[in-house]
Amino acid sequence: MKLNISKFFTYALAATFVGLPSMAFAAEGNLKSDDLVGMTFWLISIGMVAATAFFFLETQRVSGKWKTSLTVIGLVTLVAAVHYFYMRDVWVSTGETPIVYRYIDWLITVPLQMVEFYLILAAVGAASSGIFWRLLIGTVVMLLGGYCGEVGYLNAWVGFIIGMAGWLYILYEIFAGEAGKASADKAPESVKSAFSAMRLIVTVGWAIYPIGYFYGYLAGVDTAGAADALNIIYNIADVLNKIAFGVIIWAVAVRESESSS
Ligand SMILES: *C/C=C(C)/C=C/C=C(C)/C=C/C1=C(C)CCCC1(C)C
Repeated sequence: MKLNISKFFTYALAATFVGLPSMAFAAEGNLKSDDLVGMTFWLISIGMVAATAFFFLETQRVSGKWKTSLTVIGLVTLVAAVHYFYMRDVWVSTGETPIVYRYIDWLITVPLQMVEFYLILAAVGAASSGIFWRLLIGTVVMLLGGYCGEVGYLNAWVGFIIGMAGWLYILYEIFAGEAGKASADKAPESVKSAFSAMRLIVTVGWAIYPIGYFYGYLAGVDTAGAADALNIIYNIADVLNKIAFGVIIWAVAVRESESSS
């Protein structure tokens, strides 16, 4: 086998990034055999590591314009993996909801997914940077509202409504705004299918988060039950919206790369 330097560096880099978070943080307390929520934190933290290795390595397999998309997805799962190691520790050792780490994670990973939308459209010359900025503004409003509601800076309902408004604005942009039109007008079939799959994630997959928030703060569930529901729902949502989201784009990238080579 010919040794390819850039391939070698990709592998080394992937191994380092993946190895670091897995080695550095071992939980303080031990996971209890009846801690279902703790188990989901554990499973997902490892799943994110595996997904990161996969997406980084697969950049070697796809054609040029898709490489950046896969790299960005690998970054999303990498950032999530590191945060999940911290969140897991908070939950397992204190039984408390790791709100701050969760929102710091979202503050990085959700904008990266907005970059992904932009990249998919930009790969076919159909995007203006305004699309990215508007999606980013929607994201910030959504997350700020949610955070202030969760930590108690705002009434839980007020935070919820602000969060919903940010999300609805994102939906408007990707269905009826410039991003939606750019995909409909200018994109080839493969990009259209990637874009509509991503749209489905943002509509259906993202809808799980407000459900988690609702059970956590608005439904009147007792404190322990509310924390369990909130964390388990957010955790499941993250698997879908980070790993499955990535796999969808990966599948399109592979199909497109193989048909054009
Ligand atoms: C990888 C992490 C992702 C994709 C996180 C997404 C988070 C949301 C879509 C959160 C949405 C919220 C609302 C729509 C209203 C209530 C407050 C939030 C922040 C939970």
